[in-house]
Formats: sequence, structure tokens, C-alpha cells
Amino acid sequence: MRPAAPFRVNKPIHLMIGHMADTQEDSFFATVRTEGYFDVQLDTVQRFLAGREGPVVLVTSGGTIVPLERQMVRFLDNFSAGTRGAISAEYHLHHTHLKMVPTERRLCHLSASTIQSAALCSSLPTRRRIGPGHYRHERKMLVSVHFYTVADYLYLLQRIGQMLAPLGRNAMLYLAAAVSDFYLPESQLSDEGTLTLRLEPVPKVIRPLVKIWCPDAFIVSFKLETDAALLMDKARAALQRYQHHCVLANVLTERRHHITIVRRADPDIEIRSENGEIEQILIDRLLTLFAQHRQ
Ligand code: 9Z3
Repeated sequence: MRPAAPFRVNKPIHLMIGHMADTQEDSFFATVRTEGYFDVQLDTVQRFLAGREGPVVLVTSGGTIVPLERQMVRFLDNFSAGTRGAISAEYHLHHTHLKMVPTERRLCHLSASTIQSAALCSSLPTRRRIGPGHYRHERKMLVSVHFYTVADYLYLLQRIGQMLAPLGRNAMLYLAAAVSDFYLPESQLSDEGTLTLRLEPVPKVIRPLVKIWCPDAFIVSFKLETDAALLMDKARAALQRYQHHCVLANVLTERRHHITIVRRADPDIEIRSENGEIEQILIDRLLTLFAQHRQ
């Protein structure tokens, strides 16, 4: 069972999103529904971004689900414990004073396997000490938004991407969420009786993200494969297709120890960690690339 959405209104309002089907994403949004608890979350994001000029990072985390029924009891899940996103958000937040990162995992709510989240972090100014009031201060630098279905996720990614667009090159999108490849259109969701599954491909929204929704941002996506022999070709193909900045290539069983940063014109960067958290090294390298992007 999925947990209650933290911002859900008492009676879920179902919104049909989109009415014209000009593009693949439009036709996707026209055949799914998302639930009406997003306005509150998006308002929080809007308030967080208001007046902010400095760099902001959107971290997505966890796996999306695909409902099989209108009154959803059953769903298809996508593999992700949400660990990558949670730890990454934490290092994004603390990158200016990594040596002082406390052992306590403050953002553990992001890594709970049942919660899928997108976190927006603002880059912190350098601080000399971590005092008792630290967490209150940190909260002002982080806002998190929750999603469950692939439709929720793509809708939020579009809306938050558009909200980040005015930041231009000061926005970074770090897409670690494991997004469902296939979904069931609303019209085919089961009410009762038999359930026949004919899944449709989910549109790849990195294309409109890069071209239309948030064109100047530094966009980083992950490529996950179970077969190491396929990984690098697929990572390069994704980069060529969507023309974003980096693909972080990882093999499922090796994902805690080895990630390759793949770029369009520059050599690959191998990130390895035998002990300790690989995200610490990864975020450090990415923030250097992000700084170059912002210049
Ligand atoms: C990843 O590859 C992440 O690194 C993991 C992290 C999901 C493997 P955990 O949450 O695992 O720490 O347990 N995320 C992206 C996966 C994905 O769906 N990528 C798409 C693809 O491979 C592109 S957007 O096609």
C-alpha cells in the first residue's frame, strides 16, 4: 500500500491535464490523471524560489508507479530505494563544507523506500560552524515535493522545470528518479473483472525539458542498465538524442561503487568509491561542471 500523500486534500480532486495533443507529452498528459494535491506543493516551491537568484538544484529521487486500476489498489512499481536522490540532495546542500557533514542522515525522509521525492536545494553559503540552529537554517535551503505515479512525476517535472527557467544557467536538474518506461492510459484502467495489460510507452520528457521548459539549465540524467555491455552505448545515445549536459551511467549491481559521467564533447569521468558514499565524489565533480556551465 502506498502511504497517504503528505499534502493530499481530504477528497482527492482528479485533474485531467492537457487537452490538445500536439506532442507525445501532450497526448500522454491527456490520457492520464494526477491528483489535486499539487497546488499546495507547487505554491511551496514558488515561495521557495521567490527572489532567489543563486544556484538552485532540483534532485528527483525514487521510483514512479503505474496504477492498474481507477481506484488504485494494485500498481506496477519501478525499482529504486530512493537512496541516490536522498544522499545526493544532502551533498548538494552541504557541498561547501563537506568535511563537517554530520554522520546523522538528516534527509532520511527522502530515502524511505515508499516515498518518492523531488527536492529543491539552494546552494548554501559557506558556514564556519554547525551550531544548534543549523537545521532550521538548512530547511530554508530545501523544499521537498512528493509524487507517486509516473503522471504525477512528469507533471511536476514540467511545472517545476518551468518555474526554474527564469534562473537560466543558475538552475541544475539532477534526475535520479527511476521513471516508468510504460504506462496504462486512463481509458484502459480496470474497474473490475478481468485485467488485460497493454502498456504504452511513456514519452521521454528530457527532450521538452531541454528544448522548451528549462532551456538554459544544467541538466543531468541517470542511465541505468543491468547489462554492463549495453550501458555506455545507451548512455551516449541518450545524450545525443536529448542534447543535455551529462548522463550518469550506472549498472544496477555496481551503482554504489561506480558511475561514469558521460558528456557530449568531453572525455568520460570515472567515479569510483570502494568505501564511503559515491555521491560525495560525484556531487563534488558535478558542481565543478555546473560552475563552468554558469560562467
Ligand atoms: C538511476 O540510475 C539511479 O542511480 C538508481 C539509484 C535508481 C539506480 P537507488 O534509488 O538507485 O539508490 O536504489 N536512476 C535513473 C533510472 C532511470 O530510470 N533512467 C532512465 C533510463 O535508464 C532515464 S531517465 O532509461
